[in-house]
This record gives sequence, C-alpha cells and structure tokens, in this order.
Amino acid sequence: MRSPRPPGHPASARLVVVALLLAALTGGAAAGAVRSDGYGRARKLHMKNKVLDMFYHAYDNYMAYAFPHDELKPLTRSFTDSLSELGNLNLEHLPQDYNGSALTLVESLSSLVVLGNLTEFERGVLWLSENLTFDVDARINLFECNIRLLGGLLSAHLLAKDYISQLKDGLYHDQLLHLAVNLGNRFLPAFETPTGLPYAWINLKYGVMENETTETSTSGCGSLILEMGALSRLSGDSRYEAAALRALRKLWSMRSSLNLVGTTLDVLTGKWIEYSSGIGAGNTILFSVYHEADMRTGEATYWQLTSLQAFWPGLQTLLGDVAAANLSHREFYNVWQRFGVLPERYLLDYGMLHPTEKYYPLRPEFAESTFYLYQATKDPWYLEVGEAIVGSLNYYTKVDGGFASIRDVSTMKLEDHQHSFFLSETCKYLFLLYDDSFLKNQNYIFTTEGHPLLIRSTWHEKFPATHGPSNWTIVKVPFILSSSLLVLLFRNIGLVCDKNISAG
Ligand code: DMJ
Repeated sequence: MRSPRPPGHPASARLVVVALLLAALTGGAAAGAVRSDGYGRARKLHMKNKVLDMFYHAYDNYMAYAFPHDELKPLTRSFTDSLSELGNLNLEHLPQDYNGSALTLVESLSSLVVLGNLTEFERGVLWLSENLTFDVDARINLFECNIRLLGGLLSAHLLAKDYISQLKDGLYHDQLLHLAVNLGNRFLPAFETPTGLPYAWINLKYGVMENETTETSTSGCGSLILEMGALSRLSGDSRYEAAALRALRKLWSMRSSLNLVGTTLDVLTGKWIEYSSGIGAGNTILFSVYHEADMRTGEATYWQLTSLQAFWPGLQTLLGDVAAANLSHREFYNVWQRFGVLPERYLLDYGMLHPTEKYYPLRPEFAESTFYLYQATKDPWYLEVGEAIVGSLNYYTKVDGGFASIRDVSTMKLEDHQHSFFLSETCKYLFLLYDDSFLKNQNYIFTTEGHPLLIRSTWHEKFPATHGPSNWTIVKVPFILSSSLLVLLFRNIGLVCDKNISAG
C-alpha cells in the first residue's frame, strides 16, 4: 500500500508544522534548534528518521523475502538472481544454475555503517565470509560487477578495519578482502585483449566465453580504476591496477581531436563503433549537459535529458563550479517536480517522454547531486529538495514489500524490482544530507555506486616503475590524484566519479 501522503514540496506547510511540533515537544533544546542555516535541528532529525525508515523498510524486506538472492521483488515479496541480468538488455546467456550472490546485502554493508548499525554490518560481513562464492557459472557484466560487488566488498573491508575496535574481537580477519581478491582474479582474463581494453562480459567460472561480443562501452573500459586500484593497494598485487590503468590510458589515447570520446567500441581493434559523445549511459565526456555530439565533428546528435545525467551537478560541485552546479541541479529539479520523479529519458528535441524509456528505477543521481551541493553550500534549500525526493519516493514507490521501481512515470505504474543501488546509494545520500556524522574527520572517495573508500596516506606513494610495461605512458603523480583526474573524465552510468568529501 502506498503512503497516504502526497509528495512534499520544498518548505511544505506540513513539514514546517511537523518541525514546529517536534520543536515544541523537545522544549528548551528546540528553542535554540533553528540554526543559522535556517533549517531547524528537529526538522533535520525528523528527515533523518524518515530516511532511516526507508532504508530499513527496503533492507528488512530484502532480508526477509529475497536474501541470499540478489535483489528483492517488492510487489510479490520474492526475489530475482539478477547479477547476470545487469546490463544484459536482451537477457542473453542467462545461467541455469545460479542462486544469487547476496548482491543487495553486499551493497548494503557500507550503508549500514553510514547509518551507524555496526551490529547488522558485522552480521552481514560474517555471513558473507562464510557463504559467498564466486565460483559460479554466471556470465556477468564486468562494469556492473566491479562497481557493485567488488566495490561493495572493498568498501566494507576498509570500514571493518576502521571500526574493528567496535566489532567482536578477532572475528574479522580480512575475509572480505580475500573475497575481493578472488573476484578480481576472475576479472583479469577479460583484459587479455590486444588493446588491453576489457571484454564487457565474462563468465565468473570459465572466463571469456567463446564467441563473446567484442563490443563494449566507454564506461566499461574507463571506470574500473578506483575499485581495481584499491584492490591492488590493499592486496599488494599490482595486476588489478595495472590492467585497469592500461585500459583507461588506451581509451584516453582514442579521444578525438576535439577531446571527445564516443559511446561504444571494439575491444579487439580499439576502434569506435558509436561516435556519439555525451554524459548519458555508456559514455562520457561533456559536450553540454543535454546535448550529445559526434566526437569527430562536434555536430549535435541527440538532445535529451536522462535520469542518469543527474550526477552532473554533483560532479560540477566536486570540480568547484558550484554556481554552474546549482543551475544544472535546478533544471533537473524542474523535471523532477513536473513528473514527481526523473524519467529515464526525455526527448528534448520532441518535448516528449521516450516511447519506451519512461521508467524510474529508484535511481540515486539526483539525491547524490543534492547531497554534494548541500555539503558545498550549506544552503538549506537543498535540504528542502531532499524532502521532495523523500516525499515522492514514499508516496509513489513504497509498497508493503519494499520500494518498487516505476515502470511508467506518466501513469506511475509500478514494476516488481527493488534495485540494489537503492540501498547503496539513494538511501545513503539522502541520509547523509540530514546526518553527515559519518564523514567527520575522515577522507573518503565515494565510488560511482556510493561505496566509500577510506583513503590511506600510503596510497599516495607511487607504485614501482615495474608497475606497467615501459611503453605505457606513466603519469608520475600519486595514485589518488591521477585516478581522480582520469576518473572524473569517465564518469556516467557505470562511470566512477571521484567523490572525495571531507566534512567541514
Ligand atoms: C548505479 O549502479 C550506479 O550509480 C551507476 O553509476 C549508474 N547506475 C546505477 C544507478 O542509477
């Protein structure tokens, strides 16, 4: 059943009344609770609790009805073993004998720490330590598996080490890192191509399949470095970082004279297949936010707004262009307000929704950008935008069995799928908007899947010269700096963004 309340608008009267009531109930403390930023402490607490409720409604239903399978089907309270379906638009080569990898649990671990629930975090870590195996006959998308599983495991490993004194004595001894190494080893055969550009698909048990497609996306080649770099730094085995860097550099060498890259390419020949360049799914570098252009000529190809593009204001914020970020954020917010959520694709050329891509699968990008802009500006307006997002999610997508994706934003008809990124990202960024204590005095990079990687000072050291073959162009800058700069250029669906935030 849907929440009876309509989605909120910024500074809605209802929330102000709730905040005032809460302030009245908390007495003297509340009197001083309206801070100079114009957004009361009680109101923030109220919103934080609302987001907590959302996360646990999604998580508890997953654990009750879907775990240890991959994702929850909230309408039927059942499950889907969807790892091999991620990015697999035609649903080809689906495994016959695959029973899931507890994907949503892996994706939830870092969020549990951000939310302050170390007990549940530890329970999940120990279950995965004993039960998770990647020795499964499943053809998976390298990009998706990297950001969700590898990134989820590495982030949880770093958090487990960091919070070790608050976990039960002696029970955590790097099990998640061992799992990550096991997974990373299964990725490596994908990079064995003449160009070093990895295959998009790999079978976890058997490696690259016979007659596997050689077509991949820019994001599939250019966005593996954060996770694979971290894996090398943590394990001491340089192969993962070397493979990802080689692919990234090859991709960079393929940019056009206009410094643009295309969308899809062939991993054997290193030639572009689709020349359109933009920030939407599968590709990368900005031409303008909504315009896509031919990477060779700069001529406009498509003019469209997509839900995935909504990461852009966050990236502009990280680059320091807060004024531009604010403007592009407002454009996405206008569309959010018009539809109640962001449609997957809106054709600006025709002023209409894309005929088939009318869905909203609980994506996080707009909440993510709202969080970054609030961190940068402390403007309470962004907290009010967060209220509208929370209001819409609860009103349109909350069902008894979790949170359901929207199949069609023009009818708000639902779809039986709760994507794992709703727990790793959407709820996390909304929570951090109202309570960022997790970030205090820490230095994290958030991966594109919202998994925080704690930056260790030792990672700033250079790898030895033997790190890559001598004919590669090695940029002599510290790992974090080089990866951040390169990765910033290759962010979008599947693309990693350097989200390095130190809470002020
Ligand atoms: C997530 O898997 C990641 O944010 C990825 O970068 C893009 N797609 C989804 C969320 O929309």
